[in-house]
Amino acid sequence: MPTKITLKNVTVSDAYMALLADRGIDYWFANAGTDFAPVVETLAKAQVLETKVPKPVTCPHENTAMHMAIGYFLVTGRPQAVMVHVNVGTANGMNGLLNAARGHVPVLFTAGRTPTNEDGLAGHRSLDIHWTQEMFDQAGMLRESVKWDYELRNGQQLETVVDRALTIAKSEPMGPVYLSLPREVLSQTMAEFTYTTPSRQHAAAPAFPNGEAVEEVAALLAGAENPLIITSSAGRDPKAWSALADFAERYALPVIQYRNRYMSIPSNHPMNLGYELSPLLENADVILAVDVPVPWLPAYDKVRDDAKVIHMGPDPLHGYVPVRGHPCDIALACATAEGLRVLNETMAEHEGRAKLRIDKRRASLAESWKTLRDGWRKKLESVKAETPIHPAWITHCINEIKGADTIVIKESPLMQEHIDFSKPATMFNAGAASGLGHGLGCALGAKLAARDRLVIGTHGDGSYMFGNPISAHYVGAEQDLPVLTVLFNNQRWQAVRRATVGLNREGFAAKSQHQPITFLDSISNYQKAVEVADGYGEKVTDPAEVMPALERGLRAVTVEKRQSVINIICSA
Ligand SMILES: Cc1ncc(C[n+]2csc(CCOP(=O)(O)OP(=O)(O)O)c2C)c(N)n1
Repeated sequence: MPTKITLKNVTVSDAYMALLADRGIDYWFANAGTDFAPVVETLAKAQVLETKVPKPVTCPHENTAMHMAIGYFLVTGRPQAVMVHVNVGTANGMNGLLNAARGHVPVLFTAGRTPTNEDGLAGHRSLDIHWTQEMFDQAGMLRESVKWDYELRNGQQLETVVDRALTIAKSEPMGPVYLSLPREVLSQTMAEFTYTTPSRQHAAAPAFPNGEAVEEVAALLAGAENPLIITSSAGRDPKAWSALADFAERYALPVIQYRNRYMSIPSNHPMNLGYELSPLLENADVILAVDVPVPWLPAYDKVRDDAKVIHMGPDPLHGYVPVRGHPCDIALACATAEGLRVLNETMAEHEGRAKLRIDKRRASLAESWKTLRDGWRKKLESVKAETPIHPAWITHCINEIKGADTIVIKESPLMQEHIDFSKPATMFNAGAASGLGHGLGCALGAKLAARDRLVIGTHGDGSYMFGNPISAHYVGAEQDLPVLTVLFNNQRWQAVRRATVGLNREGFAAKSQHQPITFLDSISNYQKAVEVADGYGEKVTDPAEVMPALERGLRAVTVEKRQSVINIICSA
């Protein structure tokens, strides 16, 4: 039964923080400035009066804050709040915001707003920067990437505004929202502030797909000789994990996880046909693209002209992308897990008639499954002793030390064919907009949400630096979050080099041994960075040392409760 709570003699900031705590915001990831003065006062007051507010986490860089909120959501399914300093903090948080937006991750992203009153009102301007940080439209810089934005006008509207922000963020397709908080408004006092708990505003319930369209899709899939499911992000919703596994298994539908952000089906599932589109894509007659903005690359990948293509997910047209011309014969808008379950049931009508075809396909897919894995094993055997160390070997060694519950963060050339995931929500690549620097924060957020579980962050050397490592190690120390960080250190931005050579195979850069702006080989001892936070660091150059080094890192994390960085010099 909803009840009314009344707070007496509070500032808007006090009321706001109390409300956030009531609405399930456990953490407030913050990078502060002068606009924070009323909130810092609220937090200090809460310490003395022992009132409930979200736990503040001091994030020395906004990139850490945003990605911690993302990591925390991916483990718990509950959005958290970030607060940054006016326009400049918003700008620094944009990388994470873009990742959250493209990854459909809800975050309550908030920023102070520089005071606009030059004198008089409480909170008025008191520094030169209060003029130079003012903008005509602070939210203008991010409006394209949030589902909703607003500037708080007064304390009376707090409950409506906070609930609206959270319910919109949490409704599919989920995504971040932005609320700016002017210093004068936060500083206002209220004799009384009353709100209702629990909230009377709720996110939209997960949607089912259109019945007629589902019938059509079921008939197409049941009649297909070579159906194919392609997904990148179905696994963002842990409920989609078993829904996809059951559906694919029952009707012998092979699943390719292409450029995947999450694992959506167990590594050893009989229908997990790997991470490359070829050879299944070119023969596919019916393609079900589930939660995948880019199911293939039109310029390179062959798709049959007569192939029927179905896109499915909360936003099957991916309307946030201006140009996207993949054929779309049917678009099923629905929550992914619900959609897969409905399709599973609807296909049952065709099961009897399609049985022979399904059985035949199951047998041939079993062969392909085995051949694929034989190939992966052979590849690993052939590279395991290579120096510089091969990413396949590093991945295999990580697999050896991890358990089924371990959460692995991917911001590296980790090779998914050499690592096993058997449970949902155990592999995250939070860089949906490819905004590098997501992994360190995401790992910390995941660890904060699951302190009893091992979290392994994997990063390229470039990505590690994008992740503001000292900021991340600082938070790891402040919040006691021992994460095992593994660096795939190829001493370059290989992706940039690959793109340059790809564009012009005969060009000067292709022939160069040291292409400009692609090398990071002036320093390599990143393991020393974690020492500033009393963490354990080690550099590895010998393939035989990868396992022992990872075990030492693991021990530091699990027994000594220290952060750890294992810096592995590897090939590209
Ligand atoms: C914020 C941001 N800046 C630049 C890029 C462009 N970019 C894409 S991959 C890449 C290189 C990453 O280096 P590293 O993590 O070492 O991985 P590698 O490519 O060497 O495997 C860069 C710079 C990006 N994606 N995001």
